[in-house]
Amino acid sequence: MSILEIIEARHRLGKKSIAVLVDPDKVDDSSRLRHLIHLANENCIDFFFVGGSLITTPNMGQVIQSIKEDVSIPVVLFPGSSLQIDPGADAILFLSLISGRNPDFLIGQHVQAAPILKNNNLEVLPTGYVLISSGRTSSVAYISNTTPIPDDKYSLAACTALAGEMLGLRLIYLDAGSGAEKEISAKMISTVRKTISVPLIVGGGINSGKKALQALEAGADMIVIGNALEKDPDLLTEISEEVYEWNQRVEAGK
Ligand code: 1GP
Repeated sequence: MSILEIIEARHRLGKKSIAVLVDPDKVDDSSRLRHLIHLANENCIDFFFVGGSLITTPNMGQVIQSIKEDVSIPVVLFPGSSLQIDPGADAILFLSLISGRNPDFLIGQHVQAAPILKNNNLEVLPTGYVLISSGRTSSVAYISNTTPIPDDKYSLAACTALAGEMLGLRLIYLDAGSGAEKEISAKMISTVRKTISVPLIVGGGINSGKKALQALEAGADMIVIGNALEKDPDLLTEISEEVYEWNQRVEAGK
């Protein structure tokens, strides 16, 4: 099964997934990375996402290699630009930043990346990337020179996601930005969920089991946790328990 097929199958069944986001700039201390890999493995995490809006260190390949050496959890690139392509990963979120109106992040970077991706084995995951405002300017909004959708414009976000789905994008990723003070609200997630039929990824500012559960209940198929684990890697255990219990209930038909 491809990674997309796995995500789609879980979505159909109502099962939830967790992705741990590793920003290579933030794991320059290899013991931190090893601890995170260990915890992810112990807690049966579904995916590693690797990337960042701006990566200043040259260790992305090394980070991916370390993960691949230690565990069999799939590694998915979450690239800030076409520069962040590493053939050592399993797949790439081929992100079109559909909440913005910057042609470079809608199609430009993709043109540069396409011939590179054609010549390696990365699975390409066509993804509509929708930024939601979290109050202050996020790195991704600044770097991409795009305006996030205001957090109370539910139907604007839903129509954006729907348009992405109609354009053939297979996943929608709602993101408040790494380390967001305000995570994406349940109302925003549920409005988008009701409007689209493809799997929904939600990230940005999820820093507790309660917030993770809220995102799952609102309709996220996959939650992405990054920043909070830099401060407290053990939070992963709490969040993965929520997801595990959810999936157990689904299996039990409750
Ligand atoms: C950021 O959605 C990801 O693009 C994860 O956000 O780092 O806040 O968990 P956090």
